[in-house]
Amino acid sequence: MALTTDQLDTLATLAIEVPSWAYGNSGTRFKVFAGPGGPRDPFEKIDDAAQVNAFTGLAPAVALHIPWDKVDDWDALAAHAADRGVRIGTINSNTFQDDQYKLGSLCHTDAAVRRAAIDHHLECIEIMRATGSKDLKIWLADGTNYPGQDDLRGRQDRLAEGLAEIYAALDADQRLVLEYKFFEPAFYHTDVPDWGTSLVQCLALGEQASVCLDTGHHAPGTNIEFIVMQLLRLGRLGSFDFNSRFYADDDLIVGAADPFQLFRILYEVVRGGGLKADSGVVFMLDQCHNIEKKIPGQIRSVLNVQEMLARALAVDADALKVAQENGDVLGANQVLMDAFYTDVRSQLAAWRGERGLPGDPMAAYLASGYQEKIEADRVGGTQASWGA
Ligand code: AOS
Ligand code: ZN
Repeated sequence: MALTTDQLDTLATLAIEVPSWAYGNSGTRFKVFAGPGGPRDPFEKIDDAAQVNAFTGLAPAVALHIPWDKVDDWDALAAHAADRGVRIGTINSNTFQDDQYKLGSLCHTDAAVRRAAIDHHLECIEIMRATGSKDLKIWLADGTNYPGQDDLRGRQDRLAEGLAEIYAALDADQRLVLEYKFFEPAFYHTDVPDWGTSLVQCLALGEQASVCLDTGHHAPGTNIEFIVMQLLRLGRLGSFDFNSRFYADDDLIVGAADPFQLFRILYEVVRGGGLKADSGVVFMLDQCHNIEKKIPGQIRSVLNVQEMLARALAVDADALKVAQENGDVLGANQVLMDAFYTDVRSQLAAWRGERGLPGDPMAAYLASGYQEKIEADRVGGTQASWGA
C-alpha cells in the first residue's frame, strides 16, 4: 500500500517544535550524566536544534523554557534562530523550581506567591512579543501530598483567577495552552490533573485558550486517542507534548515505547483535521535524552512522528467507512491494521530525496562531522541542563 501524492503533500505539512531542554544534560534523581559537546547557552541549543531541521526538514521551531533560556537580547536570539533556518516556538513558563512555589504557584494560599507566579507569566508574554512566539504553555506543578493539606475547591478558584489575569494580557494573536498531568511532583492531588479540568478552565477563559496534551501524563491504560478526538471535535486541542513512557512520565523518545499508540493518536489527528493549518494544533516534543546523544535522539523522535503519521495517512478512509457502516467489526479493524503494518520507509526516503533532504537523515547527521565538532569546540563554560 503506497501513499498517494495527495497523502504525501499532507505529510509535508507536518511541522514539529523541538524542546530547547532536550539538548542539555538531563537525568533522573539518581544521576545526570554529562555528555561532551553540550550547549552552554540558548544560542547553542538553537544551533543544535537547527541540525535536526536541516537533516529532516521536520522541525522548523524551537520551544523555549523560561527562565532556563533567558537571554539579554531576545531580538538577537530570534535573529540567530532565523539565521539557522528555524524560529522560536512555544514559550514554556516555569513555576516549579523556586522555593516560594513549594506549596504551589497560581493555586497557593498566599497572594504574594500567586502574584509572583502571575508576574512570571506576564514576563513570558513579553518574551513572546519579543521573539514572535504565539503560544504560552502553562504546566503547573501545583497540588498537594496529603488529604486535607489544602482546600481543593479554593485552589481551583485561585487557579481560575490567576489564569484569567494572564489570559487578559495576551495579544489577539497569542494563545494560552494549559497542560494537564495526573500526578508528580504532587502525589495526592494535582490542580490540573486531566483534560477535563484543563478544558473547563480554558472554556472559562475564552477562545484563545486550549488544552496541551502531553502523552506521558495519563494513567496507564488511558485511551489517549479518544481524548485527542474529543479535544479536536471541540476545537480545543492546542498542542501536543510528544514523548513515550513505559511507567510514569518517562519522557522517552516518542514512538519508542508504543508505536501503535502513536499511530492511533495520529490517525485521530488526521481524522479530526488536526493537520490543517487553521486547526492550530502545535506538535511539540517534550523529551529528555538521559543516556543517548541529544541530537540523534531528537532526529529519531521527529522521524518516528513522521513515520507513524505516514501510516495514519495510509488508512483507506472509504473502505473504513463502508466497513463501519456495515457493522463489519473485523473488516474495519483490518483496514486500520493494514495501514499500521504498511512499511513506509522506502517511500519516505524517496520523498526526502525529492525535497533535497538526505534519504537517511540519521546516517547523514552522523557522517556530517557536527557531533565531533561541537565535542571538540565546546570547551569551557557551563553546559546547559534540564533546570539550568
Ligand atoms: C512536566 O511534567 C511537563 O511535561 C512540562 O511540559 C514541563 O514544562 C517540561 O517537561 C519541562 O520539564
Ligand atoms: Zn509536557
